[in-house]
Amino acid sequence: MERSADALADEIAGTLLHRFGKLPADALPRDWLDATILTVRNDVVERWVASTRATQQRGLKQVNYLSLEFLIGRLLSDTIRNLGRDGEVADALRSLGVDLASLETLEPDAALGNGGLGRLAACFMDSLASMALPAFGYGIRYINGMFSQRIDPAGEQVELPETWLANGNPWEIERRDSVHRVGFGGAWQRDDDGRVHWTPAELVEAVAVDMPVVGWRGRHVNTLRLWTARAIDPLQLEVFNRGDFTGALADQTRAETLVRVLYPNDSTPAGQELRLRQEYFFASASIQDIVQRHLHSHGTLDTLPDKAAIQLNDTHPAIGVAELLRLLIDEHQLPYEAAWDITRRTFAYTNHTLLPEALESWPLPLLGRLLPRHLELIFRINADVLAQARTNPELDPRGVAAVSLIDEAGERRVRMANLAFAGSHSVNGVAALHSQLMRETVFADLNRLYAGRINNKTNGITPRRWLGGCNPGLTALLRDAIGPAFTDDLRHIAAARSLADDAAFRERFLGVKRANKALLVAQVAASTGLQLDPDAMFDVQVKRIHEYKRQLLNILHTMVLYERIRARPQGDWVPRVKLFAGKAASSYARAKQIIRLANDVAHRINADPVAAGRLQVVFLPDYNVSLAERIMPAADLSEQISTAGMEASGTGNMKLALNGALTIGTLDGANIEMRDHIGAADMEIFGMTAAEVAALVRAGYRPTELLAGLPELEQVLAALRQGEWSPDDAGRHATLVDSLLNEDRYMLLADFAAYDAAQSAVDRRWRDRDGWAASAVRNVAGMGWFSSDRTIAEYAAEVWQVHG
Ligand code: T68
Repeated sequence: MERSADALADEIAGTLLHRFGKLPADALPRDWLDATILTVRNDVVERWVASTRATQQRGLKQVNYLSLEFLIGRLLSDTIRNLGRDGEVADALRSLGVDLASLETLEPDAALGNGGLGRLAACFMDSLASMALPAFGYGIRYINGMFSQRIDPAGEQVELPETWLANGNPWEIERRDSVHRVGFGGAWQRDDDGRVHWTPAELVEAVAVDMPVVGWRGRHVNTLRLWTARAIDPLQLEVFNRGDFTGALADQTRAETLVRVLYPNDSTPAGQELRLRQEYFFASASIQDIVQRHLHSHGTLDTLPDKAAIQLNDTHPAIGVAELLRLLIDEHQLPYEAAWDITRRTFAYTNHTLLPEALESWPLPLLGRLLPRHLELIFRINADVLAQARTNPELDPRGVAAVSLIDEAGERRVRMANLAFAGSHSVNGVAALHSQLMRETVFADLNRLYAGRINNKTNGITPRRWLGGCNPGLTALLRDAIGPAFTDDLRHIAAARSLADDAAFRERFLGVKRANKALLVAQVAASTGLQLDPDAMFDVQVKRIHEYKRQLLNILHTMVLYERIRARPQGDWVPRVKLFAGKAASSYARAKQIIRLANDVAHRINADPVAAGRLQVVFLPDYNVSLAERIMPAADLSEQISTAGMEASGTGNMKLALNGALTIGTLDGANIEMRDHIGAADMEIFGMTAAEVAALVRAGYRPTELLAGLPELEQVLAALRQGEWSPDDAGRHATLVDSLLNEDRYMLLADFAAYDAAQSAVDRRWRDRDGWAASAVRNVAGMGWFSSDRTIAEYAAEVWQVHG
């Protein structure tokens, strides 16, 4: 063993003794994990302090990424790999009789996010640090993150609270000097000098809890600053002494409610008052912190836009626009115009969805009651927006109403996207098609008013976690074949393209895939008892359950396939494992029904001997970052089948392709750009385009008329309706069938024939083992552009104007 590993073993044993009072013989696995993390953290903290000081001394502009969600997952293995110390840590632990890999699986999966939006924020933090761009991620330290999902014996989703902090969080450092007061309610007045004073009815303290974000090769460490809440007077002693013990703690309990739980809604706004309180608590604390840090370093707020960029991850932190304006005007006495100019030059906004029902808006009375001064400022901003709109020849009265920050149709509401748009110098979508549709549809009038503000930044994923970390086999194979350059810059992975024609390389590539599948098979056996066939095609659809993502299309096709197998058992079937995973928002009944159907279908098919060796279906419970890290390397086929125009980008599509899965997908989101980079011949693209979807909506879509041309689907739907797939409760899936026949908002029927044809084409590809492997290799080689390093480089150059 190397000397450094020896020394590290001593340090870990020392931490075990001094921090946990244990000798190696008495240590539990959890003690070893925490001692290892704390030991690694010492190294990290030294680099962290150095990075922070260097940024300050050089007076560099900083990025502030504001996001209600950071879906970071486990940190130990990523951190030591980024530091280049993974081998050394493993050696040190081995000398102590401890296995690093099994320790790593004990680390809780920090699930402070719902899905793509939250995971994107985590990938961006990794890229910012890896590119040595000084940045703060700002978020909430939720006590309970994304719920953990069980599937009960009936096949229904059960939600259990997630408890990542139950044993403490060894990564974090509480910052006692970064505390800000956040107010709610009350009233404001203007004094004789014109100064506004807001007297909130309620005040809480936001306390910073920092986590280090270590970049690739440990060159730079950034800060993920998560806010926790406490009462100003956590224990009211007088009340306590009167014997009212609960009342004495009431303020603290109320404060903690703000950071208690992540809203589990994905692509739909939560709508409740507590959510607005969370948003403001988080936005206010973050903006106050940015202002304070800027003043500390630069002494004046005039230079804020030159030294701080604030990126809004969707509209969830958009109230921050009004908060910065308020601080500049009310606390720092800037005139409105100067304050507005600083605000607009500082903020930028990223949109993640065009679904109209997913755009956040708050009832005016609620916002006015909770944030009276902010509402006043929103009216002030809106006066300018409307005045400018009325003089714009491209906007008719309908257009003027559309750009207004206030939705006047029905109950008056504040449109957070319009606030974010008006308050930002840059507004971006997350894939080319999405940004184009922003200009043409939801934001068409704002785009007329603020021409040129909308730009595109196609999403990416961090190759550190989504290749190096989750797929060491493929990484080693590539390093062997093309050298290590791709680990520093993913674009170099293009060098692997010609290896698709190298038979020996293809064999090794298939060997790696086979080994990754065996790992997943073992994990599925342990978690569900089901023994999957590792030689079958692993056909995966893993993502949040949402109607527009069309898991139902995949399930219905699976049912049709099963009926075909039953009708012709001796046919030449390509063996498939249909793998589903994903969570449904607790309030999303239809999504939960889709999970139930997937499980009913799995139950019937897996129990039928006719399907054995031909078709298996599994719904894996509790999809999270760690499970994704197992699934991506083991997948053969990636299902990206959203109704065209509805998936803003997708990022699972990128993770799967980078790990050598072929995509079956629609021309939606980033699938389109993947096709441009990988080549159309190595993807199975099908179905209507976004323009065709829109045209069909305009022409009037009548799904029942299509049914006659889809006899197999018609039969499956009839059987489903009659209860053949749910013998214990025949009516269970009737409403699902009815909604397809009556409305089919996501146009499953319209795309069914094309999807079926594409699946047959996938079968033909699979039968040609060499052809499949070559295609998979070209998928991997084509993914260089989809590194989040490229995305962040674009934001840095075109939106933030920051340099490392
Ligand atoms: C996703 N959005 C997009 N939203 O659906 C996906 N929404 O296409 C895209 O790739 C990804 O963002 C990254 O850009 C989400 O994940 C949410 O999670 C969400 C959470 C709360 C409220 C609304």
